Amino acid sequence: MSLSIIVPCYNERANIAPMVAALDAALTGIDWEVVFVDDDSPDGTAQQARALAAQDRRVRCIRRVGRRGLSSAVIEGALSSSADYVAVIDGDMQHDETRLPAMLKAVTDGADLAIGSRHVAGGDNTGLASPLRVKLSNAGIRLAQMLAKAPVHDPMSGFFLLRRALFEQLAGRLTGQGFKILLDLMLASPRRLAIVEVPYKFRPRTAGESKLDALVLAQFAGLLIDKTLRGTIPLRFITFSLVGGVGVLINVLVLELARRFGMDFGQAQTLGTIVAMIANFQLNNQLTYRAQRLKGARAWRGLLVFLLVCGLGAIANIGIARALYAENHGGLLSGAAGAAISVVWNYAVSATLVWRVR
Ligand SMILES: Nc1nc2c(ncn2[C@@H]2O[C@H](COP(=O)(O)OP(=O)(O)O)[C@@H](O)[C@H]2O)c(=O)[nH]1
Ligand SMILES: [Mg+2]
Repeated sequence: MSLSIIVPCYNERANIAPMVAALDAALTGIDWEVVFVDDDSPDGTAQQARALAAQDRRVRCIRRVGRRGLSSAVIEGALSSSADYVAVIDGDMQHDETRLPAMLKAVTDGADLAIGSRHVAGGDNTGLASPLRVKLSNAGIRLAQMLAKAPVHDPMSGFFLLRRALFEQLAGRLTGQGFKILLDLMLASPRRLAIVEVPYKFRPRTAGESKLDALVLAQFAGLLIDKTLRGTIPLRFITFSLVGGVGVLINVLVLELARRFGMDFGQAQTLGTIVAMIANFQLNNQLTYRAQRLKGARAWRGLLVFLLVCGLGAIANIGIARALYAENHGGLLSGAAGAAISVVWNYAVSATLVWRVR
């Protein structure tokens, strides 16, 4: 019986050695390995994991460069495993690793999925950092419960265990964005999974700090939208288009303000367009392409290319709208067609040239 424990980690250097020691103590009699999946943390998490790996064959480390994301880290870790079972646990000691044998037993006894739960009898959520986090967490749980095919008390848990074969089977259907990999898995399954929830007490963090911020809410919404659309439209395209919509609002707002300050229409519209494009670049860099976020000099270079790409997009927009209008199509239809084509152009070209999505 072999078990891979997948640990996504970012800036968790101080937690690596305690984690391995805790697993060693908790998993006697089980043939296990731990896979730390680190997104090139500046604090040297990966070096720490490799130092331990040099002395202990049960420790492995995957260092990902140029990417961020809890869910995608977990997916890569799980797919690197050859064990019969995979477990996922946070790398900050907040999950209770002593529950792993009970979770493994639930799955070897026939369950599809064992979830470490803070919300069944014997579980406890006091480790959440603030009352606001508790409120958000509860609201998210209710929403997830409505969508999940199985009645689960803690669908947002980041602590679970399943057969690797089942993970492999679902892997191609995962959204892989954001931080709710368990919910992603449950929503990806075409059939109802047999789930056992194992209670645990969520511990407060002792070292390092939480990486979850306000943006995770946007990512959670993104996961739900993607699952609703069943992957027919790429999530990035949706975000990109929403950002574009915000850009239009900013453009109009700046135009109005500038005119009130006495600028003529042409100048005011030029200013509005430039401000909107810069804002769009920022928003896309923070949201749409968060996992490939550009920083420093690369961000400036990215902004330049983005302005160029969108400028060409605008020229195409106007050209196409004019041509359609000249062929006696309605003004609204011509305008919408031009805009739609420029959004697709901006999206496709900026994905490859600005953020270089592989
Ligand atoms: N590889 C990877 N791990 C991450 C990322 N963001 C968070 N983590 C890890 O995921 C786990 C849960 O994150 P944490 O910030 O503790 O979330 P919280 O417990 O909800 O506050 C921790 O082990 C983090 O180090 C990421 O972008 N990449
Ligand atoms: Mg945590």
